[in-house]
Amino acid sequence: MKNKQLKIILVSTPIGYLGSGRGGGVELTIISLVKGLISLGHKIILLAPVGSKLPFESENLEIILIDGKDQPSWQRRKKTDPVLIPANSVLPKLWEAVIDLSYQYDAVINFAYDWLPLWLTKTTEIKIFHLISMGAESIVMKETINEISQLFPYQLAFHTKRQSKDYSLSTDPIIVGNGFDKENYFFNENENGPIGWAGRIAPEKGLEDAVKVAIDLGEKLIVWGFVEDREYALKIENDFKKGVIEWKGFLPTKKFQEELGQCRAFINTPKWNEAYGNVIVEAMACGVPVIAYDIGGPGELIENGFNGFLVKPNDIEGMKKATQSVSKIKRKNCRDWFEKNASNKVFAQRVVHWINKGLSENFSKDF
Ligand code: HBI
Repeated sequence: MKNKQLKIILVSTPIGYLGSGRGGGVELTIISLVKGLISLGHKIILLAPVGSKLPFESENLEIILIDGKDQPSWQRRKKTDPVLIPANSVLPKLWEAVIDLSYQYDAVINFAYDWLPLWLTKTTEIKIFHLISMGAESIVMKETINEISQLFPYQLAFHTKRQSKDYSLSTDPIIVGNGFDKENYFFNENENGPIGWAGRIAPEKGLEDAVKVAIDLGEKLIVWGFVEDREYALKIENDFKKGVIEWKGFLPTKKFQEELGQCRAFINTPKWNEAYGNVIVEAMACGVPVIAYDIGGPGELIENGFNGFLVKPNDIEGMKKATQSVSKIKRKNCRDWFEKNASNKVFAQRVVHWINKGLSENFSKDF
């Protein structure tokens, strides 16, 4: 059972094609997991919006592209907003394709933080597994996730325990972490580089705090990321003196990790219950110690004093002091932590274990 080849349909986020950057961390999660599952010998169909592309091919991978309008992101909406389905929406089209294909596959893994696939778990025979990509960003999503937890507890998984705490689950949460392809990240031992920050440029990521730390240190801050919220980015530009931020934009992994690895410290300043914190693991993969607010996923992944430092949320002074002590962290610890806990192979093994457990559980609809 353990090593039986699984045939799995993966369904991508509907808020932007893979490679656009609009999908946030879940894009990298999907691309890494597909490669990890294939390296374990499984057969994958990936359903994703038109424009999606993966940086590799395999005879065990088929990609089906679906056209349609992006789903509005829950991060740009109020928690109390209703579910929206725009005209010509890509979301229902993705799931119509799943329904047509599903009888040939062992399981479906959903990566969309959306109501429809959760509802289909209750109302169809399809074994849909949900890797929930965020904390509770919407009341209707929280309600539906809690309901699926009651009915199909083995078909929900989260990236970290802290993320799962946003939900009222019926059983202990299934935690699968995350994982990225080791071959894409090179260890850099340089200890005298600049300080860096990366993430979607949006309020919940707290870039302004990292800029304040850089100013207190009298240094520039290298910033990578997709500008999701333009006004927010302009406000940051105008609020702080020119030249502090070196904007690098959203780079493909190869280029991003090359530049990221040159940093002596990576600052992470979430203002929300960050589900995981892909960028901090990418930093560690390059040997860069992480100084993060003790909140959400980063607070669970950083072992204080080993692969970085944890600072009380919103404590700029604490962040500055920790950055000044970063040379106390052995950069090799960061790479070792990444290889042990967050390679895409380890991640894929955890996901396969989750799917096999869910398939063997006889939680059926009519109990
Ligand atoms: N919003 N409606 C919707 N659907 C998603 O899949 C979604 C989202 N907002 C953010 C998001 N996914 C990803 O950025 C996660 O990685 C956080």
